[in-house]
Amino acid sequence: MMRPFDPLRRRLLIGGTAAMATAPLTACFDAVGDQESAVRGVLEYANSLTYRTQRLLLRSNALATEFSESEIRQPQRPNGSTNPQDEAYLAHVSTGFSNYRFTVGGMVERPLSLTLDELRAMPARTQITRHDCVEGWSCIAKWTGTPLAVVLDEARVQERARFVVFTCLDTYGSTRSAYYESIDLEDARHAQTILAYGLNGEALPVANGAPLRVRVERQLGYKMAKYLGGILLVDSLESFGKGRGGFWEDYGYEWFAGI
Ligand SMILES: Nc1nc2c(c(=O)[nH]1)N[C@H]1C(S)=C(S)[C@@H](COP(=O)(O)O)O[C@H]1N2
Ligand SMILES: [Mo]
Repeated sequence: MMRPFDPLRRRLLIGGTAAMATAPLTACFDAVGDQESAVRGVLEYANSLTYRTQRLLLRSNALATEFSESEIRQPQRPNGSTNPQDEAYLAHVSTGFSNYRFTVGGMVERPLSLTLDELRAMPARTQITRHDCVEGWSCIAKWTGTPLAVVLDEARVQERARFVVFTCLDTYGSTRSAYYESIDLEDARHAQTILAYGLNGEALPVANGAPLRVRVERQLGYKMAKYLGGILLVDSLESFGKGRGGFWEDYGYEWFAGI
């Protein structure tokens, strides 16, 4: 029942606004320059249209296509940060992530600090899915991890929280700013949104975000933050980065990157 990837459909879905939103922003190799504010206004308008239209058209629980083992193709191609040199991250690498803690804070009743063993002891989900980068390439890989919904239930999210912000241990781009991302609670609680610690049956490698990265299967690759430090439950994205909800969003990419 699931459809193959079809960029045209995506463009039709959002009535042409995505073409405007993505035309000047074709690659994510490195930080692009600041956009003119007029352009920014158009992008932001397109963003909100995209989000509202897609939210109307997508059933909230619809699953992204899942594939069989024989359809796994390419090793998951590392992109963006692939070998962070940030001090705190290197310290974790040198100790085999034994001191690593995944923290859950912000608007929750019970802030959490979880070891990798604790995460691995929670219910797990494995899914073989396609990763689509905004640059135009894709691969299919098998991901294993803890459903984010399980962690959110454990932390007891407060009523007023609207978004999950992912903080990362790497900095990226010419400005070396901290990578971060955010999604709404609907995507956060989606069955396929997992905190992945396994890739193709092995521990998640450094190149793909060790020890933990999120999978948000109905959106583009840049939403899937690697090298996770933790999450914060918030009701506004304003205080993070330049306030647009993610590292690439701060350079003009769409916040809701539905595929
Ligand atoms: N922390 C962090 N997460 C990140 C990035 C990054 O540079 N840093 N790059 C993003 C982009 S653009 C893509 S396509 C995917 C790449 O994931 P992969 O290396 O497992 O293919 O990670 C995303 N998450
Ligand atoms: Mo990407």
